[in-house]
Amino acid sequence: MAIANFLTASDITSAINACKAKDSFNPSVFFKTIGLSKKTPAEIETVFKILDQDKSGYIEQDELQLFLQNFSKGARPLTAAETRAFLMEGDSDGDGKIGWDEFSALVKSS
Ligand SMILES: [Ca+2]
Repeated sequence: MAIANFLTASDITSAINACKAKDSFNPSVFFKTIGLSKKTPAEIETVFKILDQDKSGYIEQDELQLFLQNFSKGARPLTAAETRAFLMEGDSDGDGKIGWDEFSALVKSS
């Protein structure tokens, strides 16, 4: 399943455009703008599984870096600073990756 199937194309465009400039990405703003915060747990879980490209059960740093490209193919990779900030915001148990519980909490608090 593609992310575009259950998010609105105009919301995706707005969210991607809002963080076009380097170091302007903010996870909370992004999840809110793209409409993910309002989705059901099942839908949020589907997005998590897409973001977890290697199906490890976690979103690791390399997957975070390419986060935006899951929503729009031509989107830029996150900068090292953005990737680090994203990880720090989501990784509440400090294991260096974002698990399902952490991702869900991050999305819902957006
Ligand atoms: Ca992974």
